[in-house]
Amino acid sequence: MADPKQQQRDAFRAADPAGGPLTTDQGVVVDHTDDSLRAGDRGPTLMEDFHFREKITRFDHERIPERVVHARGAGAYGYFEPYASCAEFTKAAFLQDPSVRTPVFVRFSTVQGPRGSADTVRDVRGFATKFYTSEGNYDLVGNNFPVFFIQDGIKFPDFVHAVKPEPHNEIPTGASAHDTLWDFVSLQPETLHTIMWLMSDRAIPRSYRMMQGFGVHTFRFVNAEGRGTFVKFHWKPKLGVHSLVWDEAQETQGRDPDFNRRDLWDTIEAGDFPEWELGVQLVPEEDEHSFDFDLLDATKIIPEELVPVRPIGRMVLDRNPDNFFAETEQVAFHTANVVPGIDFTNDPLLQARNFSYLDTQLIRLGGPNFAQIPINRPVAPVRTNQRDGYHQGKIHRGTNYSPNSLGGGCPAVATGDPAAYRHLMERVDGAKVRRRSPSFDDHYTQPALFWHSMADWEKRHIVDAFRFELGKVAAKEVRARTVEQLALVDHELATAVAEGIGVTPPQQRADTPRPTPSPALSIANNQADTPSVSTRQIAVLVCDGVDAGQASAVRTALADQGAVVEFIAPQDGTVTAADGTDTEVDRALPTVASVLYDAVLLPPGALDSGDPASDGAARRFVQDAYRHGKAIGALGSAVEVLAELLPAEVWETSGDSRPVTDRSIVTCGTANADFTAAFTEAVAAHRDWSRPPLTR
Ligand code: HDE
Repeated sequence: MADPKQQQRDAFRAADPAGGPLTTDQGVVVDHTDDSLRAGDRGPTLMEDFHFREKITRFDHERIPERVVHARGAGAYGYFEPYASCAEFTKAAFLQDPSVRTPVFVRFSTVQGPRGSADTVRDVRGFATKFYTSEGNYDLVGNNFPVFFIQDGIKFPDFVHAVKPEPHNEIPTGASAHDTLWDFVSLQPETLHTIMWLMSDRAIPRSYRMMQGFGVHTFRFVNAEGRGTFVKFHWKPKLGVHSLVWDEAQETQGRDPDFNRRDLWDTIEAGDFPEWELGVQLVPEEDEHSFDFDLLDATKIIPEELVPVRPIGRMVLDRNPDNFFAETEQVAFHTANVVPGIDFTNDPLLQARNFSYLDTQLIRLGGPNFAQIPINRPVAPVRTNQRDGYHQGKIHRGTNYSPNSLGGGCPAVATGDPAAYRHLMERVDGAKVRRRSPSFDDHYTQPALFWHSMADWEKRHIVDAFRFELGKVAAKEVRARTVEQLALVDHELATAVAEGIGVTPPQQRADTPRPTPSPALSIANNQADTPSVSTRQIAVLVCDGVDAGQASAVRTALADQGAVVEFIAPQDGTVTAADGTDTEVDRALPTVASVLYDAVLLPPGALDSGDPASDGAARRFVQDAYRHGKAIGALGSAVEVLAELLPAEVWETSGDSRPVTDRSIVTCGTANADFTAAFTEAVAAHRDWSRPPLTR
């Protein structure tokens, strides 16, 4: 049976267009919509053509303002279920009973670019979840980084102005590699921790399904006795955390700007429902001051080694929206949408957000009634005295104030009802000041913690990212000032960056922090419990003369494990295999690119179509896969060609066709079970970061 949100949606679905003829907005039947009403065959259009005017007017008004940040996104429905009751910490109804599924809608997004920008840019990803609970809507409006760029929300307009395209020419779109952002960063060291995340591979996720999510702020759980516990929220993807490499991400922006959006849509359509585990870090109120950073400072994490993440439930996304605009575009998340049992802290970033979201939605969604839009409607009953305004969709009757007697005192105020929302009675006193707490002062220890927790390949990618970004900064003094800041984080990092961008390397300092690494921060330590090829995209290059039998055998074995395997040939249609049979082609080589796949398989004859242009394109495909660390499988005669394409170090001995075993290059004379098993393992491992550079 459909969950309550899905049942509610049914009532709002537009009538089936097959149910009758085309009409105007007023319900008048239209029998001709392709020509405007005119005076004579070649005469002017008439004002009285109400159908023409209504059609064009509605079209003129189809767009609403896009989100000022997080404009580009993709969303899906699903459900959340807790593993066990969390009553000890929170009275939130949706966290009590493992048999109760709460409907959710999740929207993933990039931050900087406009609605039509590419998915695979270097950016933070939004990860916003709306829980339609029995007690009203709860929104966990998080990101895929656990920290944020600034400590106080009053700086948000400055930060966003700096990272957005520059005001004079509106360049660059969807990118942070420009002067104003780095100018701001170099002058605002509180940004450094999140900048480290932004320069890491976390900022170019392979898929929304393979990202962690974080609530970022410290929130509060409150239990039935009124006891508060600090809480940080973590979403952990079942598929593990996986990223692209920068070169690949850039090419993907052109090859498929909808790469992440399409991935989410296609996998849900295919029934491969993405899943995350919700975890919490809990800190008793009395331990508030036991860390060497402030829990209210959103530029800090609580290392998982200090406070472990406790799994409390899982979320599955199992349904695509029916209509992007109605649902994904009009959804309105708000940090202040909380339910009893979840409360705020005085984090000044969170406090600012609690003002901003409602405010921005009033203009974006055209007035105060946007909670009536189907995607935003709670499944819990709504009874308010709020009335009128733009787009009022209800016809209220009776009184609209409280207290009243003429309306029978309804809706009654739930005085004393334990189900009512009560703010935690936190004691607050202090002088009215406009200043930052000194406990927010340390801007360098946690960037260093992040850096020292990275695997070597992650460090390399971070240095490359800094060099790319700063290399695009025209103002030399901004480059130099950023390196000065990095020198306060780590000497090796600052030196490596400086050397790549023409800045004098800094002097070694004695005071750079050396925090104990937190292994949980490395992507390498956030892998799936059981790595698999499920939902991985595998390209099998085929052409006339290929050994289609072997190709199909491997395809079947991989598809049986959930991989999406496609035959790619120089042209669409069919190829004639070596044995004379025709084999169906899935895609033509000119319409795809290596960057759109996780791995490539070369059956015997794959790179020998006889057409030099096609063979050249296929070879580039393989070399790109190599450069991006992807698994490559080759069989029979294709192994010899592969040996010509890849660097000599990859092979046991130069020219030999046996690859070094740990390079995710799997070869065999024929497609036997051992080959399939080894190739499957290589694909499931996602990437091989140890490859020598491509020299040919
Ligand atoms: Fe947002 N943010 N934000 N943000 N944010 C918005 O709300 C804002 C921050 C996040 O898919 C806006 O409806 C301020 C942190 C997500 O619809 C706006 C500050 C985090 C989304 C806004 C922050 C986020 C938004 C724009 C600093 C991670 C997309 C449109 C105090 C924890 C939600 C809108 C969706 C969207 C304000 C900082 C996440 C303008 C003032 C920290 C995922 O209200």
